[in-house]
Amino acid sequence: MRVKVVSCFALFSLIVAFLMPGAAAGGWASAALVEDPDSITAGKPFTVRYVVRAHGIVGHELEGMRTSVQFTHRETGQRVEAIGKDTANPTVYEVTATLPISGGWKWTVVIHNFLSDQAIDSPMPTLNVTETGQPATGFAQGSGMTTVVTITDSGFPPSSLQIQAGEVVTWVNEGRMAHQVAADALGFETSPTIQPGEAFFQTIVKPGTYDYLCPPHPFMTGSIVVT
Ligand SMILES: [Cu+2]
Repeated sequence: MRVKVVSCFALFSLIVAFLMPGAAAGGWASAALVEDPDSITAGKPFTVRYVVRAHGIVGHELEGMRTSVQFTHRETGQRVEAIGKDTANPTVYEVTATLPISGGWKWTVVIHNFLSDQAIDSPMPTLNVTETGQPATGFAQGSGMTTVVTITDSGFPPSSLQIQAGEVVTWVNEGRMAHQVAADALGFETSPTIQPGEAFFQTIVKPGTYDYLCPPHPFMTGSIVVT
């Protein structure tokens, strides 16, 4: 009797595994690189291409997906996000981004499910970004790239970040209170009140080192180095 129970369970598991291969692959879709990225230099734009596969199965590449990419610097936690764009090949997507500092960058392709609000993270191999002798000041306008600063109820992690002139910085309020960003020296007026879940973004154009704070909570401070 015991043997029969075990074998029924094994059969059931096999059927489940067959019907839901995504359960083993980590979700309903995952991203895979089309080719390994070339060597990446801090401050220089680079492009990576990827496909999105249903349940990770080769040959089940999905067209027309909405994707975005999040890069996170391992040491500082600095985040850069970019929107995935279509290419001539409908199953291939690409993203162009500039990572401002050298070191290891973790990154993930976020695949948005058009049937629901669910998005799935598909982590990719860590990128090793090398130092550059002469940082590029140019920034591809309209590439959809932004450096993300989190607003919590106690600060602006990462409280110090380095960007290239002309880049966009987005402050995302992940706290439970409303906050503001005040940074006259950065060339923009104090932000409106940023409610929880809201974001505020600015293009930073002037090179220099700038401190900013949250006027209602002046203990919340951060600084941005613009090169
Ligand atoms: Cu605040």
